[in-house]
Amino acid sequence: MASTDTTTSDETFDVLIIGAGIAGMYQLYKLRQQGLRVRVYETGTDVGGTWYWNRYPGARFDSESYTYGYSFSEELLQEWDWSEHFSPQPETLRYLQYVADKFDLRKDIVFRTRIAAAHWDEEAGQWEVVPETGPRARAKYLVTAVGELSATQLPAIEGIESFEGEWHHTSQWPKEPVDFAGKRVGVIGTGATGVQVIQTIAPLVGHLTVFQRTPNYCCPLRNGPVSAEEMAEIKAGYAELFPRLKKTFAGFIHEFDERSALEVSDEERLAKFEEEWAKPGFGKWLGTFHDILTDLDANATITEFVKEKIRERVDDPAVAEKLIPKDHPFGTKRVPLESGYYEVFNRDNVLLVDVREDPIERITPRGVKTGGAEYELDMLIYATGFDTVTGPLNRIDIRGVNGQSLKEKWADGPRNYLGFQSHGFPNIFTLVGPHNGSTFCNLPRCIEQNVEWVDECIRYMEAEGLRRIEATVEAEEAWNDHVQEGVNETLLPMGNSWFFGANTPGKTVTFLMYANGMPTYRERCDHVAQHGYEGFVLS
Ligand code: NA7
Repeated sequence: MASTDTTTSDETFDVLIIGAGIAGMYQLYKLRQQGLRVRVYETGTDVGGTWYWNRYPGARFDSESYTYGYSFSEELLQEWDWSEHFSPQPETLRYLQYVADKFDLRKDIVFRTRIAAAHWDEEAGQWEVVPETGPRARAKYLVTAVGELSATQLPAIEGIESFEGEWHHTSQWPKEPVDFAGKRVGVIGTGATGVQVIQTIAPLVGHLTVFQRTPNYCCPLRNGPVSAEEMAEIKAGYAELFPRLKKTFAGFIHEFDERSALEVSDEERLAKFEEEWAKPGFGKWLGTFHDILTDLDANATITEFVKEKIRERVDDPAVAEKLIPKDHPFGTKRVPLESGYYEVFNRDNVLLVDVREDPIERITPRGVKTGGAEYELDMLIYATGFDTVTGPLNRIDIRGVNGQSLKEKWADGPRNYLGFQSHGFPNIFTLVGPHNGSTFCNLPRCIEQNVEWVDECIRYMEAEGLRRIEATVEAEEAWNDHVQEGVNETLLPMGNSWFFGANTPGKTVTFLMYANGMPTYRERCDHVAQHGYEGFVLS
């Protein structure tokens, strides 16, 4: 229930932010520039969010490093050198720590503090946040910057607590080095994370057992070092690069070819696929023909192409077939980028267990038991992903007008306006929340848009002497229609993936992201701001 007892709050701010990842850090920087009193709460012991938590072996960008940094500070852009085209996690974390130092962000961040609840107090016109430990605080505005992939999810497998060996979830990886030498290691999960872990540890372990439920269409990352000359060129090109990234579908350098996959000759089509295949990054997914994600016949051409590529790399044809997806078309789930992943299955110390064929029955004290066998392990790695997009918000008891619970309101799927705010929950802004354009994006590019929009909105509120902003039900319904129409024009529903919450047992399967592209999203947000925040009631 909304608390009206202001004496329980130790301090009052203008804005409270939950999360000190890329979004929370930049929001703090921007709002502080307005002269507002801002406090950030962060569960970790330092900044970095995703790049703080995901320290598992092999964690790195699938975005070109130089497209991933913040673009708001020319000085920062010119100071920072990326050492690889797709930066590894330790370097990215160092970058974010550098940003925190440079802009003196930590002085307004309370670390080691998980927020358990946030309650709207209508009478006071304030949000009160309740940390699990420590004093409460209040503010006129609340910004959530909790990420879309931060609510760690262990698999619902019986006996999971009984395992007597060492175990880790990839997103809760320890800071201390993990020793793999000579060990029998099992990995459950073959999504983007599992692929990075598996290819990295296969040469380090004694024996590796990969428990695969659903194979993915993995494509070559083609990483490499950035030379001093290249870095100088990159720096000289930033002024042209960032405006260009605002115009692409998902904020990457890759752009769809305007031709249909079906209107070109077989030779031309193949040449285009091979060209993107040979290049680094997501071009295979977001840089070939525009209709591969909207037309099943067009999609079939690239799906077949990728299947053939997998077959070519795996020595044992039976293993290759297991590694080839059969249940979804290419690109309808997040495409993992890899460096030597398929070759891992040619190694003598690696075994692929298809748990669709032979399901896991339970975790035992000694390992993993399937219907057909028991695999003895010294270490188990869960690369089993997250309760996505709404999960991190649902783990906080967020209560709006009349004590309404956001989690309950969203039980059948999220409802909000612009992906920023849900009716009944005034003065809150959810960065990278459900149905927000930033969910399907080269994140920092869209995070900057989110943060700058919220910054301007708050600036407007303050300049106009307004106390309260709340999305209308009508705006919310229209936004939901827009989001659903967008995704229904694509083949993404066929992927039935974490984009829809389908990976979380018991969760309502409904689209959680935004598939209309960043330029459309930006346009919609700008239009709303330019028209006095239409769709919101300001008072
Ligand atoms: P994902 O993409 O959700 O992958 C999780 C993997 O774990 C996936 O292969 C799952 O198989 C598997 N999984 C989950 N539960 C089980 C059980 N009970 N048994 C067997 N296998 C299971 O998470 P990631 O961390 O790889 O990636 C998430 C995003 O982070 C990624 O898209 C990037 O954007 C960064 P399934 O496919 O459900 O059959």
